[in-house]
Amino acid sequence: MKVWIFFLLCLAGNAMAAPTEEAVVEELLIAEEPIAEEPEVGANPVQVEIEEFDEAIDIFEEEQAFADNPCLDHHCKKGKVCEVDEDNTPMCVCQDPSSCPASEGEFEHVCGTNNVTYESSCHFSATKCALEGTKKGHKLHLDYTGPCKYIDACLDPELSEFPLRMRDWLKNVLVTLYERDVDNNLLTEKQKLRVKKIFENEKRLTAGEHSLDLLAHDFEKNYNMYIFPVHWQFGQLDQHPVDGYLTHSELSPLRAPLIPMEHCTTRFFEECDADNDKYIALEEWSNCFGIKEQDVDKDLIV
Ligand SMILES: *[C@@H]1O[C@H](CO)[C@@H](O)[C@H](O)[C@H]1NC(C)=O
Ligand SMILES: [Ca+2]
Ligand SMILES: [Ca+2]
Repeated sequence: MKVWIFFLLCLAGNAMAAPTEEAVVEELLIAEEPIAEEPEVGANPVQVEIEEFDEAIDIFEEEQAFADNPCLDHHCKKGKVCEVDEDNTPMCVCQDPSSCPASEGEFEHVCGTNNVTYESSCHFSATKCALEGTKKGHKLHLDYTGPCKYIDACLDPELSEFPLRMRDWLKNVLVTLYERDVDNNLLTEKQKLRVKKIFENEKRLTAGEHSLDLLAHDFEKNYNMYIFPVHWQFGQLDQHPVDGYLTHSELSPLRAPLIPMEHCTTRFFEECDADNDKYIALEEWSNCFGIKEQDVDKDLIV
């Protein structure tokens, strides 16, 4: 249980950090502007000291180069970097793993589905890119965060516990986001309305350490409170593209940090893909979490 709470805080922390990061970027952009400032109107340019003038030209040229760089707003996916060809056309090429920043510790290491430890997710993506088009590359995914380690086999009774705790956790994540969401806009207005109903329901099982029996009992009794959280998590993951299916990489933000702590994660999501087509459809997802077929509703996600 502790593990889930820790994970919740990480997730909530990430959600909170996102707007701050953007703010930092914006600040940087604003801070850069004065560099381009021309001498004040009316000031005699001759009076500008020579050195300063040279510097101004340097900066100007640098900025020109910066603005002319077609790679500047050419986005490449992970594992690739932008380079220009002879015609100054930007293109994405595989990144050399050795150009990845050195990792600052084991916590940055990742384990691939080939059970090989990579120094960081950058090293992993660059390596995977080099294998693009090969069978090996197709099968290689990031499995989990941290160095590869021995993971206990997940036994049947343990597997059935997984959705109990995960559902409870999802509900608590949403309620926590709702409580903290004063003006952070972590949730849309529509989502807030849905979570409000859960939050204000007196019968809600509050966050804490609960026995599996109690979790199972609560799911039966307060089944309706779990429908939205299960849909919400699916929508959070189904982003690239938004198509009602989760690929391995879409599922990764949830799976990767969880696997080292919860040894049934891999088996759970494997079995969740009931038709074995490598995608988890909304129907499959909902079914894994015990949501009845008639309650699966695409409109709950948007
Ligand atoms: C993966 O690698 C780890 C560490 O090298 C090892 O302990 C573990 O047994 C390996 N797992 C499998 C499934 O081979
Ligand atoms: Ca998708
Ligand atoms: Ca499937």
